[in-house]
Formats: sequence, structure tokens, C-alpha cells
Amino acid sequence: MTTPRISAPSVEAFSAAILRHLKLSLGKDPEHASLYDWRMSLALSLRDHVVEPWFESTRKTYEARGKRVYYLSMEFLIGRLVEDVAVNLGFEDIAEEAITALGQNYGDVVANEPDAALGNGGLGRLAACFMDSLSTLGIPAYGYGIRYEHGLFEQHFEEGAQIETAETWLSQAHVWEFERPEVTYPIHFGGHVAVEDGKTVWHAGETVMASAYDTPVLGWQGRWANTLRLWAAKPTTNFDLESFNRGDYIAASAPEALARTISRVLYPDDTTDVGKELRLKQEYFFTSASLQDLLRRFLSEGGALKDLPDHVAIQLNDTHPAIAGPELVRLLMDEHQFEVAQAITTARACLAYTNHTLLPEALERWPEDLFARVLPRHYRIIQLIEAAHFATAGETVRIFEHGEVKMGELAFVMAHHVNGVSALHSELVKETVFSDLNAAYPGRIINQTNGITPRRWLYTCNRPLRGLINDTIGTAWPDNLDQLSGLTAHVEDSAFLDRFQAAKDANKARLADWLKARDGVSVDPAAMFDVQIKRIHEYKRQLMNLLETVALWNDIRANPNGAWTPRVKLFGGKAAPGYVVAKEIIHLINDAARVINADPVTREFLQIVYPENYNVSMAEMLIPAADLSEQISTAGKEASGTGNMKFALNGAPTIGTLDGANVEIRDCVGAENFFLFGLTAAEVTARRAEPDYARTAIAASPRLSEVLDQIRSGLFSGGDRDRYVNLVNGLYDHDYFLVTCDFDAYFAAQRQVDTAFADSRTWTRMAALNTARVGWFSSDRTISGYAKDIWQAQSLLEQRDADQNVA
Ligand code: GL4
Repeated sequence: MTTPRISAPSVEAFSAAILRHLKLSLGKDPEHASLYDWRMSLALSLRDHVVEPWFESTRKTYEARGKRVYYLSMEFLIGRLVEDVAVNLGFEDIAEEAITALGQNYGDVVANEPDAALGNGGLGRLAACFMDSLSTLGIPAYGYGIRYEHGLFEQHFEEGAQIETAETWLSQAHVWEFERPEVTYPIHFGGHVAVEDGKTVWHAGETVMASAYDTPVLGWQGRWANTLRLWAAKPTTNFDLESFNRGDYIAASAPEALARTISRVLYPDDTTDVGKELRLKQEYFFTSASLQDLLRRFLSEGGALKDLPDHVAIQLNDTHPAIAGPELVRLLMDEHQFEVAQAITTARACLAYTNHTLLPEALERWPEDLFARVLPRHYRIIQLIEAAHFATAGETVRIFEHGEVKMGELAFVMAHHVNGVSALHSELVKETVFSDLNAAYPGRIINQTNGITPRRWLYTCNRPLRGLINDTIGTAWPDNLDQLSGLTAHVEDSAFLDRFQAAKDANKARLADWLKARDGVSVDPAAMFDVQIKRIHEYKRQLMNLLETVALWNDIRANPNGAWTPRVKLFGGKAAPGYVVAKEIIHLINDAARVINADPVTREFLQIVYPENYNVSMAEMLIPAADLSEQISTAGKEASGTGNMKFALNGAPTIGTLDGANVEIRDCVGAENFFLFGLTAAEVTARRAEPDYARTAIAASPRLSEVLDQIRSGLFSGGDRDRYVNLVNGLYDHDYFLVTCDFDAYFAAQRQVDTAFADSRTWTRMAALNTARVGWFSSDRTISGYAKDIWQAQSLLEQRDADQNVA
């Protein structure tokens, strides 16, 4: 469509730029520069090329006076940026050559950057992929979130148990952001509401300032750049001089400490921790700052607020920013003299809400008294919103219920569209959590199946496969991923399959080297790499994977001369610090690994590897190296999944259930290229109604019974019979996630995988077909869907190029 817009420097010029930054920005000469200095100098040299396209995009946006998209999200799970920016600029080779010419190892320099881990998992990473696609598509957009001082905690294993330590990415300068000290907004909490001269006035009890930090987000080929604006909390006054003069030094800094608490740390769980006051303050803090900011921008361009919906599309990433509804109504009423009805209608025409989970513990609710104390003005406005909702839809669904404010219902009522994140999930949203609201507001719920950015999740993280694809179908696929279907014509070509397999083998060798270097763990790259990486959660069923591993171990021991397919079972993922069962599962995986990996009888066939501190960068290493993708959640529980898409794109077939986007992935790749097992969502519901379903399933499975007995006996816990008593009893007594019921089907599907993998040519063909057929899962497709169905937002790329050709 459009041509690259960036003119690349020569390697010599770029080396000179790096040296100049080393000297002038870092204050170092090459002889004394550390890896950190080199990385910073490289990043700054790349950044120098981002600013101009960023300005140009902003200018074009102002000129076009079109619609801007505002993506409000508590989480942006970004990862590293040096390589990402180099790739999007089209400078990757130049950067590498320049760094190499300066005597440094490019891989080491890139790996020196800490991950920006401002998110927990899928929901936060989706927001980052969406930012990438919005820029690639040239849709004017801002991401709005929180500049957490501490991102997601770091995970360590001590004797197999998870230990958490604080993450400290901001202890180093974050070169990608620009501080905007002039962009600040007051955020109020508490106090009381009074009616004065017929006007409702909120007398706040406490105020903090939201201060902006901007990161340019460059799209593919640098053709467009949007802004990620993150808010940091600061005190209204830095220092209480009076206390200081009295000698009370702690009191003197108290206001600062208090204010900064709000943006101090990311809540380490996206599925619980509902009801914590600080969390509510974080949500209101960034939502209010973002709305104040977008209104200021709109008004500064001379807009009339009644036209706001023509210029502003606000997407709520889950319920976390659901306070946007009442906050926008408040701003329109209290600061711009709107009538209630007009304020609600206008706000709703701007707002849309994405639901990301059906798990009841993740649907946010606030105790009314807490809510009314922290946000007294909003409490009253929500009463007005509820009354307006009752007037149109009747009183079947309440926003206030059982002494709580229900944020899902609030977000729904204040949104013009509500979307789920996969076809199955969107149907379940209609049938379950929001069935009554769906009946009251027919057509409001729609689907937008998630996607992933192919720039990070194939082009950058999988260079060997990138090279093969470029050689086979040309280089236009990274922003037009449907073109991957052109690979289908080559899957009977043995030279192509050889290269496809060689790419996989190279990635596996790289992972093996990395595991050896980082953890001292040796793995055999000839074995099947069977990978499950994601947050540890009961519904994701890492436990079932582990139980299957132990059962396989038993089978191999019983027949050590059998024709076993060698496997490395790789696990990666963190448990929320307060999630006891998830932590027990981690401990069990590590305990089982210790015993099984030490068994000389099975060693050549089976190994368990669980590298600690899984994050985006580790995913970029593991996914290209995977042979098999584990997507084994209880059907109906994983809203979409996005890891499933990344594996398929990188040529790892899935073993999985009919859950989330797995359903659509299987439709695309073909049933014969997907290892399906397990109960369907409807069967899961039916099974739960059967008495004693878990005990029945265990009794019917000698394999599973044996494994559970082994765990109970202390075989993996050095004779400690207590360590896993809760975990095992939980399966017998209330196996809510049906590990026991799906176990045999999963074990059988894994044996089909063994057989298929042993025929390496057929396997490679299957892997290649996965890559060829999942182009639809590009986040460019997802964002185009949001732009068309929800935002009514346009790309400005073609218009800009046309304008420039005229000029
Ligand atoms: C999640 C879902 O659990 C996950 O399936 C989905 O892919 C992701 C993005 O839509 O959102 N919901 C929550 S909460 N956390 C997630 O990762």
C-alpha cells in the first residue's frame, strides 16, 4: 500500500551517532563503556529517527480533524523496545552492523534492556499489540495507562516454590519516554458533595496530580506513530516545609509518599484483588486524567462538546476503566453545564467496552460504602445512570446490588457497543453474564476476535522463519498477513519443508543454548519441545499437563525399551502472589521435575524444564522453538487466548480444547492439523451437574489414580505427604475445572501427538500449514474490525500520501 517513509542512515553514520550519544548523552568513551552504555546509546540513536515521523503523524491528525481513538487500559505489557523500533524503522541490519563494527555483540546489547512489564498477561499484551496495529494502520490513537514504578514482580524458585521480588525497571533511565511536566491534571478523592446555588459541587478531601509521560509507538516501516501516554501520580505540593522546619522530617515528605503510592505498583493479578481501595484509586486516577486530557485536546481545537462523539472513540479495556462513564458525565455536567440526559447520551456515544473474562472473581464490584467514600460525586452520578437505564430497559438488571457497585453492568450500560474477544466467548457473554442486558439492549454485544502483531511475534522473534517466508512469498506479508496463505502451495515441496524444519531446529538450538547459559540446564534439541507458557491458573490446567507427564513417566518406566518419542516438557509462568493453589501447582511441577529428570531409565525420553521468571522476552525465545503448543483450558473459561495464535503462527501445532480462540484457530488450520480433545463448554456445564463426577472419573482411570497416589505418597516431595494433600484432595472433592474428567482424553491425544511427531516429514508439513493458515489472527485484522464496527475511525495513511503527492 504505502512505501517506507524512513530514509536509512549508512552504517558509518549510524555508528557515529551511537558514539556521539555514548559521549554526549552517557558521558562515556568507548574504552569505558558498559553494555548498559552501549544499549542506551543505541536506543537513543534509534529514537532520534522516531521523533520526526511522530511529529508528522501528530500534525496530520490535527489537520485531518478526524476521529481519534483512545484506548484506556490498566495494563500495557510491552517488553523490550530496541529491536522493535529498529525493525519498524527498517534499520535492523544497520543497527546490528554498526554495533558489531563498534566491537559489541548485538544480541547482548539488545538483551540488556529490561522488559517494560506493565501488565500481567494476555490482557496487557493485547493492549500492546493493539498499539502496534493502530500505528501500522495509521489510525490516530492514544493509549492511556499508568506509569507504574514497579511492573510485574520477578519470580524466583526456592526449593521449587515461587518467591516474588519487586521489579525495578525505572531504576534505569527509560529512554523511550518523554516527560511532559506541563501536562498535569488534578485528581480528586473523598470529601463530600453539596448543593450550592442549585449546583452540585464536589468538595474533595484529597488531591493528587497526574503527570504525563509520552512514548511514541512506531508502526511498521515507520509510516505512522501514535502516542502511549502513561500517568504518574505526584503530590500537589512536594514538601511540607512547615513540618520540616519543626524537625519532623518524615511528616515533611508524607504528602509526596502518599500521592506516589497510587502509581507505585501494578496489581499482580488481573483476575482477583477486586475490592481494594488503592486499586479503585488507581482506576479513577488514570481514567480521570485521560478524560481530562482528551477533553482539553478536543476543546483546544475549537470543538463543541455536543459533537464529541464524532471526534472521540474511547475503548475501555475490561472494566478497570469503567469509571469513565460516570467521570465523563461528571465532567460534562459539573464543568460544562450539560443536563443529565444529554450528558449520559453524549458519554455513551463515545464509550465502548471490551469484556475479557467470564470468571466471576474478575468481574469488578465495589462495596457501596467504600465507593461512596472514595468517589462521592460518582456515586450519585451512577444513581442517575441507573435511573436512566431503568427508564429505558426496566429494572431487571441493577448496577447497585447486594451493597455493591457492579462495574460490568455499569460499563455495559454506558457503552454503545460491548464486545467479547473470540466467537465462543462473545456468545457466552450473551448467554451468561450479560444475558438480561443483552435482551434489554439487543445488538449491543458484538465479537472482535483477538489478534497478535506479526511484527513482534514472527518477523522479529523468528528470523530463520522470516527469511524462509521472504524467500518464498516475498516481503509484503508483515502488514498483510493473509499473504501467508501463499505458503500453502509449497507444503508438498520437500526443499521448502527442509528449510521450514531447519528454521525450527535453529530456534530450538538457540533456546537450548540460552537455557544452558542462563540456568545451566541441558536439553536435547532433537526431542519434541512441548510448551505451556501462560499465567498459572487452575482453569488453564497446568496441573493436568503435569499429571499427564507423570503418567507418561510411569508408562516409560514400565516399558523402557518401547519406541518412545523423546519430549521436553517446558513450563513457564507466574502465579499471583496470593493464589495458594497456583503456587502449589508450581511447587509440584518443580518437585516432579527434580525426581523425573534424575531418573536414568527415562532420561533420554522425558525431561521437565521450568525456567523461572517467564516474561515477554522469554516468550519471544520459547515460541519460535516450540514443536507443540499446549492450550488445554477447561472449555468456556479462556476468553480467547493469544499465546495460542503466536504458537500456530510460528509453526507449532496445538493440542487443545474447544475453548476461546482455539475454536477459530482449528477452523483455520484444519481439524487434521490440530490435536483436539476434551469436553465442550456445554458438556462441561452438564458434567458439573452430575454427582461425584470427579471421583467417578478417577475411579475409571487407573493411570490417573496411580499418579494421584504417587503424589499423595510423597514420592515427589521427599516423603512429605502433607505438601500436596490439598491439591490432590481438591481434585477428588471439587474438581471445578474438570482436570479428572478430561485427563484420559488428554493422555490419548498426547499419544497421537507422539505418533505424528515420529513421522517428521508429515509433522513439518502440519507445522507449515499452521503458519500458512493463521494470517487472519493478525491484530491488524482485529483493529480494522474495531475501527469499522465500533469506532467509525479512519486510517489517515492514504490521505496523507495523497496530500504529499499533490504537494
Ligand atoms: C484475558 C483472558 O483471560 C484471555 O483469554 C484473553 O486472551 C485476554 C485478552 O483478551 O484477556 N482476560 C483477562 S482478565 N486476562 C486475560 O489475559
